[in-house]
Amino acid sequence: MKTILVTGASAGFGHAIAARFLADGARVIACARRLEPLQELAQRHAGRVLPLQLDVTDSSAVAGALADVPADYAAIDVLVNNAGLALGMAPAQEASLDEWDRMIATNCKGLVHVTRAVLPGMVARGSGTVINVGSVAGEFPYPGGNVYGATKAFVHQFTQNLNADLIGSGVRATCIEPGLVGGTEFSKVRFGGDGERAAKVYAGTQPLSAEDIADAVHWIATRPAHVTVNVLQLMPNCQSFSGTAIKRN
Ligand code: NDP
Ligand code: 8X3
Repeated sequence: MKTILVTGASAGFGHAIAARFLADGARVIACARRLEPLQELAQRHAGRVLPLQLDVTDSSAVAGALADVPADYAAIDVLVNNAGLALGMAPAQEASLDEWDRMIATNCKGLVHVTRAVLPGMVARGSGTVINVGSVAGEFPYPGGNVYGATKAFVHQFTQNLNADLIGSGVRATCIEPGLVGGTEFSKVRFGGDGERAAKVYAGTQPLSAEDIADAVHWIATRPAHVTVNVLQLMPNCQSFSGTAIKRN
């Protein structure tokens, strides 16, 4: 039985990813700050979910919690670093420094904390897959994307640098970079709980769903051991690229 650790499993992609692997018979360490949704998941899949209340920004809490997981969950085969958030969309000169700090703490430092705690075991066992949730925002700039996009560019490059270090170890890393995905709490969190503004992001579109992302994550994790997927970028058909901006007099 495979063991999967998913951060941000209380909602959105993380919840769908946990469900996808549970449907496959795996056991799941489900982490998030909110315990109740994790406990509900555990109740639905008795004996195969370890709910772990964890704030990934707290490096000592992460190290402590992962050092203490019960023996039957300790050999983690797949780590999905999914916990993350965007806060605000103001231009850089007006954005909140506190929100910038929180995005960096969660999307960059949190991801690094969990990875550093899990990697030694994977390398010692000679196998493992680390899947980091980046974003198209880490590849393509957009107005108001400032620090959020930069954190996802960090996720992209950290993933590739992991593969540089892990060559020959049996451990591989992927950065999955979704575009527009609806049905999660992402935009509501970004806009400070403003559901109406969040809904407008998806109005008139057919975005990807959390289940689409979970399927892609599952596909990455189930490639044969000799295959590394460095980057997997996904968009819905209703999304594509636009050009650079030109300010005219
Ligand atoms: P949601 O807001 O629905 O879920 C985010 C999850 O992250 C929640 O489970 C939340 O749990 C958890 N989380 C946030 N902060 C922390 C923390 N400090 N410690 C532990 N867990 C935390 O968002 P999505 O599912 O949409 O997004 C998941 C990931 O995908 C994020 O990294 C996001 O940046 C990325 N992404 C999202 C896209 C989208 O369009 N939705 C597109 C591309 C990438 P809790 O609050 O209980 O801690
Ligand atoms: C989420 C996608 O375009 O809202 O990472 O930044 S976007």
